[in-house]
Amino acid sequence: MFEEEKKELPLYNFHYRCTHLFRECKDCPKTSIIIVFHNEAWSTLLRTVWSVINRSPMENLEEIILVDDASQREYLKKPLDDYVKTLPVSTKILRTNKRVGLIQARLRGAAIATGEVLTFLDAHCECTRGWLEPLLTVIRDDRTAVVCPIIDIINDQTFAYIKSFELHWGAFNWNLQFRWYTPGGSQLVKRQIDPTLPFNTPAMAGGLFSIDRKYFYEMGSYDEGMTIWGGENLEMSFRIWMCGGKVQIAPCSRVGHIFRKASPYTFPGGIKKTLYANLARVALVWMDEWTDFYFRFNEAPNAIKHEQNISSRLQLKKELKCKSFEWYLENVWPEHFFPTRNRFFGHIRNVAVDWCLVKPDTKGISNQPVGLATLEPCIKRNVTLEMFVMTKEGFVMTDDSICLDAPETKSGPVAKVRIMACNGAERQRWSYNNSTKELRHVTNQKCLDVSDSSKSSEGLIIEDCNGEESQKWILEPVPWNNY
Ligand code: LR7
Ligand code: MN
Repeated sequence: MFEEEKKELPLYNFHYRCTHLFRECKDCPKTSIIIVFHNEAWSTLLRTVWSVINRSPMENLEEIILVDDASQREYLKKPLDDYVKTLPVSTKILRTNKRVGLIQARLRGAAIATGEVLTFLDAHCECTRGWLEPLLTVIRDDRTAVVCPIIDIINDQTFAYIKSFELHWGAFNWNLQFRWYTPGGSQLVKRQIDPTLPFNTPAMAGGLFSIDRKYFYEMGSYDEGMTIWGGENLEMSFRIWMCGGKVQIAPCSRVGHIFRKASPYTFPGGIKKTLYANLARVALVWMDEWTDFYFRFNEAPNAIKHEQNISSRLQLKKELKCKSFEWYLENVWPEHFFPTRNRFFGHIRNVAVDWCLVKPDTKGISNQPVGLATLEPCIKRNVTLEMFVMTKEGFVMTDDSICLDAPETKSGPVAKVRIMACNGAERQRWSYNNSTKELRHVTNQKCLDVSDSSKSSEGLIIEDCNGEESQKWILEPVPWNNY
């Protein structure tokens, strides 16, 4: 039955070069596939398993390991045990006797795996034809690479397979939420020159990746202090990058994943004891002076940070001689929008109106805020909606990789200033003059101005510089670390 399917399926793997480059990989290592689940639906779990069986070269597939994290659904017990015995690939089921969460469930799966490589998948995926060869090829050539597929979207209503936007890489925002952004600089150029080449990513989504099994343990597998859900993807990304490895996306490998609008299961102990505790651990162990930045602006994790015992992870960091978070930001993610020692960080206040620049709360594609740049009364408390970073290159940026942007038209109608996704372009560069207090748009040499001082909510424009107060801006620094 599945032989037939192999012939008829469309190639989601649509770069024809991918199909030719990765037709097979006989000298690639074998992998164990580890799938952890809690109360997963039968159909989605089996869709994942069958897509692995049907679309992986048998010579590269060691085994499938299912880890049932204390599901209560009856069909996941004996019926699943019986079903699995009929599968054409060696498939083991492990069961945790109480809910341990995905991090510890994966560790139990990894502990019994025998493949040279470990490949983790969420329990509601569909692997496409040719998904595995590009992942294993990367690890064959460099055992310190942790490699992810491009993650496509399976619609949670229709279960249709939908191609996702390609020019994305993974990173995170000021709240340590994982986000997709458009890569900058050299990685983007690399993508455009050869879209089949693996490219670096600052962080991985977490659920779908391959790693050399021995390397997984050499690098400290996972933080066993983390429970249930969340944060382990950033922890692993920081650790791999800072301690000598790399995290990559192999664009010829595509796997679909069901994105659900809400979490279908409970968080035992509540979100404070689980997600926030996990994120607090990430920040405490890996972020150096940005640890303080995270806790200053994230109250909930801050409140529980003292409960975390992280000594063994700090010991690991020392033993692996890991580099600093500053190194990570500068080298792995130079386009980042975090404050640094040589960047301004704080409020941008207009002198005439005495209001502050704000981040709009309307969302565009990839869920990033976009809209006209506007002012609002300055909030006294340290609220990140009114915090901006200004870089040495002149980018005025805020959380979620959004930037102050004005069109490069020297003449013509009054140009409205917008807030949109940072793209490194000239039109997003500004220069601040400390004595005149002007914020000039670099290409136009026009000044950032309020369009109508009586109705500041109408937005900002760029105008010929005229020395008026509406063109004067005060950059008020806000402390972000303890130094
Ligand atoms: O207590 C739990 N025990 C489990 O076994 C909670 C979850 N799980 C299982 C669950 O059944 C699923 O198979 O763990 C897997 C991941 O849980 P999801 O599907 O609820 O997570 P997610 O897809 O919402 O979240 C992403 O971030 C997580 C942070 O901990 C994990 O890293 C997920 O693997 C990760 N998913 C992906 O990377 C898929 C692509 C999503 C994107 C972007
Ligand atoms: Mn998932």
